[in-house]
Amino acid sequence: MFAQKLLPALAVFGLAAAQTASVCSQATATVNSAADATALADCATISGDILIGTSASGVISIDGPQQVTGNFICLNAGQLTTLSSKTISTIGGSFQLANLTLLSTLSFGSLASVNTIDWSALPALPGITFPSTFSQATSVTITNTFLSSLEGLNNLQTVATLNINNNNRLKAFTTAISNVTSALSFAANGDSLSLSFPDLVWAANVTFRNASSVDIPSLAYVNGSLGFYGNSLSNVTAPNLTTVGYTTGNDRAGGLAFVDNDSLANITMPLLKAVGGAFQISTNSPLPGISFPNLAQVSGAISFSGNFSSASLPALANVQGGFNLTSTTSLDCTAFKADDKSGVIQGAFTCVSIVNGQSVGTSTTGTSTGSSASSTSTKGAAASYGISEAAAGLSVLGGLLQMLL
Ligand SMILES: *[C@@H]1O[C@H](CO)[C@@H](O)[C@H](O)[C@H]1NC(C)=O
Ligand SMILES: *[C@@H]1O[C@H](CO)[C@@H](O)[C@H](O)[C@H]1NC(C)=O
Ligand SMILES: *[C@@H]1O[C@H](CO)[C@@H](O)[C@H](O)[C@H]1NC(C)=O
Ligand SMILES: *[C@@H]1O[C@H](CO)[C@@H](O)[C@H](O)[C@H]1NC(C)=O
Ligand SMILES: *[C@@H]1O[C@H](CO)[C@@H](O)[C@H](O)[C@H]1NC(C)=O
Ligand SMILES: *[C@@H]1O[C@H](CO)[C@@H](O)[C@H](O)[C@H]1NC(C)=O
Ligand SMILES: *[C@@H]1O[C@H](CO)[C@@H](O)[C@H](O)[C@H]1NC(C)=O
Ligand SMILES: *[C@@H]1O[C@H](CO)[C@@H](O)[C@H](O)[C@H]1NC(C)=O
Ligand SMILES: *[C@@H]1O[C@H](CO)[C@@H](O)[C@H](O)[C@H]1NC(C)=O
Ligand SMILES: *[C@@H]1O[C@H](CO)[C@@H](O)[C@H](O)[C@H]1NC(C)=O
Ligand SMILES: CC(=O)N[C@H]1CO[C@H](CO)[C@@H](O)[C@@H]1O
Repeated sequence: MFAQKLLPALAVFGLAAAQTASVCSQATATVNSAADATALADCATISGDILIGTSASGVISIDGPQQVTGNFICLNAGQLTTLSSKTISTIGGSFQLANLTLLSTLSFGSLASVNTIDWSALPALPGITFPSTFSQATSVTITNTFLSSLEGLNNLQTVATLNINNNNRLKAFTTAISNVTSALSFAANGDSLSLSFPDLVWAANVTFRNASSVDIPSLAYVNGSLGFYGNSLSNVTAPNLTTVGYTTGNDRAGGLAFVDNDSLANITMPLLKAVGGAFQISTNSPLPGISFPNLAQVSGAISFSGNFSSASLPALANVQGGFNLTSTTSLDCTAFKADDKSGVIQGAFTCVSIVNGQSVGTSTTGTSTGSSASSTSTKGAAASYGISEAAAGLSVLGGLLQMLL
C-alpha cells in the first residue's frame, strides 16, 4: 500500500527535476545511443560537456546543437564507427577522441572553431570531414592514428601548438597557418611526409622529424628553437628567415639544428642574421657545403661537423659561445681563424679537417698535412662549446641580438 503510493510520487518528482535541470545545460550530457543524441536535438547551445559513453556503438550523430560551451569527449567506445554532427560549429573546450578502435568516419560539417583538438589512438580513421570554414583552434595534437590526410585542418590560422606525431600513413599536409605561438612539432609520421606551410611567418619552437620535405617560404621569425632531426628531406630553404631565438631579459635562447638528415644536400637561408642559442649542423651525410651569407650573431656555440668541403659565414660578427668545425674532407679554416683572432668568436675555437682518417692541419696557408692536427685555442671563462647549455638558455651580454633585428 505504502509502496504503491510512493512510486508514482517519486516518478513525478523525478520528472520535475529533469525539466528544471534542462537537458541543454546539464554539466555533462552523456550520449550512449541514437536516442540520447536525439534528446539534445532541440538545444541550440549545450552549456556543458558532451560525453559519448563507452557503450556507444555504430553511428552517433549529434544534430541540432550549434555550440558546445564545454568539452566534446569520446574515449574507449570500441564499437563506435561514425561520429558526426551537421550543426555543431563551436566547441569551447577540448575535442578529445581517444582509443576508438572502429571509428572510421568523423564528420563535422559546420565546424568553425574549437579550443583544443586532442586525438589519439584512432586506428581505423583514414580522414576527417571538416568544412573549409574550420579555421580556429588553439592547440592541435594528433597522435597515433590511421589518418592519411589532415585535409580539414588546412585553413587553420593561428595556433599555439600543432603537434602531429606517429601517424604512419600521413603523406602530405598543407596548412594556411600563419602564426604558431608556442610549438610546432612533426615526428615519426612515416618516412615520406611532405609538409607545406606557405603562409607561416612567425613561429615559436619548431621541430621537424621524419619529413621528406618542408616548405617554409614565408617564415621570417622563429621565437624559439628550429630543429631538423632525422628527416629524409633533400634541402631546407627558408628564403625569408632572419631570426631564430628569443630574448627574455638578458637571456637569449633558441637554437638552430640540422642533425641526422641522411639526404640533406643544401641549406639555404640567405637572410638569416641571428641565432639566439646554439647552432648545430651534424651528420647530414651529403651536405657538400655550408653557407650563411648574412649570419652575424650566434649567442650560443657553433658546432658544425660532417663531410663538407666549404663553410662560409662572411658576416659573422659575434659568437658568444665556442666554435667547433670538424670536417671529414679538406676545408679551409683561414676565415674562421681570423674570426677567432679578432675576437668575433668568444669561446673555445676548433677548426679541423680529417681526411682518410688523418687530421689535416688547417693553417692559414691551406691544407698541408704538416704541423698541427687542429687549431684550438681556449679563452677564459666565457669559453664554452655547451650546445645543450646554450640551447637551454645561455645568458649573454648586451642587446646585440636586438640591435641586429
Ligand atoms: C581501449 O578501449 C577498449 C574498449 O574498446 C578497452 O577495453 C581498453 O581498455 C581501452 N584501452 C585503453 C588503453 O584505455
Ligand atoms: C604571432 O604571435 C606572437 C605571439 O602572440 C606575436 O608576438 C607576433 O606578433 C605574431 N606574429 C604575426 C606575424 O602575427
Ligand atoms: C621553447 O623551448 C624551450 C626549451 O625547451 C622552452 O624553455 C620554451 O618555453 C619553449 N617556448 C615556448 C613558447 O613554448
Ligand atoms: C618575404 O618578405 C618580404 C619582405 O617582408 C615580403 O615582401 C615577401 O612577400 C616575403 N615572401 C614570402 C614568400 O612570404
Ligand atoms: C618569445 O619566447 C619567449 C620564451 O618563451 C617568451 O618569453 C616571449 O614572450 C616570446 N615573445 C613573443 C613575442 O611571443
Ligand atoms: C624517424 O627517424 C628516426 C631517426 O631519426 C628513426 O629512428 C625512426 O625510426 C623514424 N621513424 C619513422 C616512423 O620513420
Ligand atoms: C628542395 O626539395 C624540394 C622538395 O623535395 C624539391 O622540390 C626541390 O627541387 C629541392 N630544391 C633544390 C634546390 O634542391
Ligand atoms: C644551395 O642551393 C642554392 C639554390 O639552388 C644554391 O645557390 C647554393 O649554392 C647551394 N648551396 C650549396 C652550399 O650547395
Ligand atoms: C666525402 O665527400 C667526398 C666528396 O664527395 C667523397 O669522395 C668522400 O667519399 C666522402 N667521405 C665520406 C666519409 O662520406
Ligand atoms: C668538435 O666536434 C667533433 C664532432 O662533433 C667532436 O668529435 C669533438 O669532440 C668536438 N671537439 C671539442 C673540443 O668539443
Ligand atoms: C642518422 C639518422 O638518424 N638518419 C635518419 C635520417 O632520417 C631518415 C628519415 O627519417 C631516417 O630513416 C634515418 O635513420
